[in-house]
Amino acid sequence: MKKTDITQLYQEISEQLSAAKDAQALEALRVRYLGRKDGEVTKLVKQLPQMSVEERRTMGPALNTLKRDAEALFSETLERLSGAKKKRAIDVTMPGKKIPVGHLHPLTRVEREIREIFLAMNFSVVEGPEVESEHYNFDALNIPKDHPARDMWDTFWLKTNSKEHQTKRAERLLLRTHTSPVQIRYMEQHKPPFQIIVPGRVFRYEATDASHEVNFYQVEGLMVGKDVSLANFKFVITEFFKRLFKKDIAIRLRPSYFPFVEPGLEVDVACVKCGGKGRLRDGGACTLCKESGWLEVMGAGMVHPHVFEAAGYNPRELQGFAFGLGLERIAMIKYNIPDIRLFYSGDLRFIKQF
Ligand code: YSA
Repeated sequence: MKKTDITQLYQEISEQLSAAKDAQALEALRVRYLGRKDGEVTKLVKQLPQMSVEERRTMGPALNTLKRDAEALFSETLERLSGAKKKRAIDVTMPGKKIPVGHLHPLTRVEREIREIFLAMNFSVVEGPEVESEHYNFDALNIPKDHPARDMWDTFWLKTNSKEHQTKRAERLLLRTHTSPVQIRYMEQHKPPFQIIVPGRVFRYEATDASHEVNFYQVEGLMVGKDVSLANFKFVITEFFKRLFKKDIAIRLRPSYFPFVEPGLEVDVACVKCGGKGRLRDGGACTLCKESGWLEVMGAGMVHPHVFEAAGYNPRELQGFAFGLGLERIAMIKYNIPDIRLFYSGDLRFIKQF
């Protein structure tokens, strides 16, 4: 016996197995090659005792390998043939598997709705970076370093290792705390008149509770022109809420403070649950507005002259209004959602309700 006989026999088994069409043919081949009595491989193994010690040393391992490889080939072929059988056995009358269909997150829905409403009022939609410089997030918005107003925005400051940022002149970077920096970025690049909204993600380093998250969304608004007034703001915003809540809705403007506007305002809408009465039809207390009849929905005001100057405009020639609303707050009011953390819980029982 020579080693080439073994190689040839393996080759032959391999070819025969490739041609095997069914389990019956496979079984016949198994008997022919691996059969205990007269199998071709077995016959070769049986010759081993008659060989010289020298021959046995080379042929023994070669025959072992042949046997092992041939058995592996038989197993593979058996798998191939039974797989093919399984395929043929598919029951086409069985009902199909239901593939769950995804849908939009409630925040995406509300954001899209807000975009549509403002687009219909001739506003453009603009976006800006989430990693922002201290200049755009604070300084240019009339919030100088060490000014107590900075405490209104608890900030995530970013560490940076780049050489540029280790130099003295390099600006500190942060995760933007509001969408207002995009006001400056846009004004630097565009000439008035214009009206824009800026939807986007913002970040604050603060404790979470039912109405506060570390990561949330805002929609900024800015309208600038020669004669833009608070009356224009009141009209735009009343129209916006009317379209968003699909009914006439009273709004209330209260004096407030933001460094980048003068005067600054807080905007309330009449509670959408109790209609501004503070009490429900059944006489029970309205929990949405905590019986006040009003819901606080956004900060706003007339753009401060310092902000126009920081953007390179002449404040004596222009006027503008700006506002910033919390997207989650609007969605919570619209869908009567009691806790902001539900939006980010990843709980499908919550998401599937919208
Ligand atoms: C004010 C005047 C303007 O002319 C333009 C914009 C603004 C808004 C200002 N930039 C701002 O950020 N004001 S704010 O701190 O009061 O936030 C605005 C809204 O964001 C809030 O009314 C609230 O709805 C939402 N908000 C604030 N902190 C939040 C939050 N939502 C969720 N989690 C938080 N931690």
